[in-house]
Amino acid sequence: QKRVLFTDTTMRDAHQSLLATRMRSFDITRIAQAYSRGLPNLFSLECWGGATFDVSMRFLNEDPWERLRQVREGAPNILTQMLLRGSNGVGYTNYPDNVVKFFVKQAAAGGVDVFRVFDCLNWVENMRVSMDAVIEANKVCEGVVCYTGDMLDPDRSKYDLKYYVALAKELEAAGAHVLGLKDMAGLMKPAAARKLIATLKEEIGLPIHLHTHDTSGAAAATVLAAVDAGVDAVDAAMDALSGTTSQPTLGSLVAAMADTDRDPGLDAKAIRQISFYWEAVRTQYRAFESDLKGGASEVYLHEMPGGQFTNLKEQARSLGLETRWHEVAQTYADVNQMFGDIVKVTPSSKVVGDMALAMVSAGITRTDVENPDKDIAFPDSVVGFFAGDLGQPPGGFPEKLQEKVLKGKKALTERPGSYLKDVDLEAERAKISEEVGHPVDDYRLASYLMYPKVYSDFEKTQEMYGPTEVLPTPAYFYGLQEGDELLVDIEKGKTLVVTYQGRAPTNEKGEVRCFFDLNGQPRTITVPDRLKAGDVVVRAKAVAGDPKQVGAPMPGVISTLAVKQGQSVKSGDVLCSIEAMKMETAIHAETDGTVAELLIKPGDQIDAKDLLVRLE
Ligand code: PYR
Repeated sequence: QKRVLFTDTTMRDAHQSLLATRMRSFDITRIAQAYSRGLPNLFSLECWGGATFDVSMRFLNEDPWERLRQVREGAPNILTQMLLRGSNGVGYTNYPDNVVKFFVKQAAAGGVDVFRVFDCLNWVENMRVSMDAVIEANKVCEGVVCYTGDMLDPDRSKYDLKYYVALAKELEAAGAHVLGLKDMAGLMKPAAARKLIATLKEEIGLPIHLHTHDTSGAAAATVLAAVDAGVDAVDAAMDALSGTTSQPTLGSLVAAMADTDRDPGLDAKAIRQISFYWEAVRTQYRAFESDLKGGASEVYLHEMPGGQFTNLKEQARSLGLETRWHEVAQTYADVNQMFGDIVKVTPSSKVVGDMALAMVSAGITRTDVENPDKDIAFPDSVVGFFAGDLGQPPGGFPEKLQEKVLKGKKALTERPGSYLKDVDLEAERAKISEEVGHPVDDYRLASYLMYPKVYSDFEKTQEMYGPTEVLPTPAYFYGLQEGDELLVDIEKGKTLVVTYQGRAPTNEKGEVRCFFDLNGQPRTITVPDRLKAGDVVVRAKAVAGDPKQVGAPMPGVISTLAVKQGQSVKSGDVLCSIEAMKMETAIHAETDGTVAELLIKPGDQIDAKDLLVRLE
């Protein structure tokens, strides 16, 4: 038996699952060199992709490509790894084939060595374009089987050993170099891991790489069982960012396997030192911590992925459903069964979560949903799912429900990408270059193709405030108090000492003059005030239970308005959309009426339950 290989997920999944993906490049990139020196025999650093791509531009005002470049530079001797959502790229919806190919090509050129490719419904048809692109770029293609349900309990779950073996063979035939087992919710029990991996080792010829989450608290047992059964590589997170919804604990797993025939041979002292760094960093992200303090066996009931669990709890809280969490969890499980027992991982997990929240908040029961005569406003994501926009689930859609959701509309039956026309990349480049006022290179074009609005907002914010990524994390998130001093590295060996002295009141143009010392010299600067007078008004809250008062379901930013004052609307019409929790959420009218008051405009910050629209 050979040593077990480890992937460290701290730079990607750990903070995605624990801290709402908010870890800044500032904190990620400066530790890369310590990995390079102390843990050169790690298999890989998972440091890119998944939700980190859009969050870095959207909420952190930084360029994800620059993060990748710096990790690559800091740890040139360790493979870098990213998570790619198949034809959904690093987004939430299928992209045209040439966009997917272009994105993979840039990611390969930008420094990604290992591409972990999955499809949110385990549909290999929807993975081929991206897998082929990875193989063509001469990079390592890890084709992924998403694990869900309970393989040991066929009464509860339709995903059995036969299903997984057949899927693994399909991925092997599709050209995968490595087989990934992605247990995104942490549902794989030790006995299942033992049986699955032992069987796969006999049935396929690929190395096997296990990814799991410690939500239940039992993930280490699963990893150890997998190792006994001959798994080749496993994922873990640095101690300080491990456990609960994140990956199991690297240092402890390494210690557990020391002096066995599968000893991973990683330096325990280096792990402790690097973890000590992450421990200090984590304290600066307090605002994004969830209140989950320990293991949660309830994950076997609802099967929520690690990244969604705490997020959905937060969403439930902002909808006023905090005390009814158990109902949300049970409804999530019920929705999964109603929808045909599906794989739940970004973005299919959002479909189930949206439906569960919609049902609990509006008091809709499963009987209501399944009653063909009862009219229900289904969330957009649910309509898209039944329309085949994400692809085809194993075993197909439950037909009766599909008919009801689509109201006679026809569903796609082929790969969504096969209906999408290739985009003219150079025309897109010309368009965005003109919009931002400078030429856009291939990397940034790839950002734009994934997220047009997020990318263009990111460019505008950079233009307005400069490279805020050089700011230390507490200053970036929480601002400065008068007298606070900052050390800012602008390039190697060049550090600025900035002391904040105060600010004048915001002027009528929404700008603010700030006073500070720069290396001891007094300076001033006038910048747009992010908390412009108009944006910080305390808004009225919507009256609960009055369908004419449309409130915000969660805190966020208004991204679009779909109606005008005086316009008449029907129940179910979209009124506006909110950007929050990684996603755009459409707000619908719950009743017919006329827009009497529109209390928001695009760009407005809003808090949960703020009154957005009043109908009459
Ligand atoms: C993602 O797609 O972001 C996951 O972590 C599954």
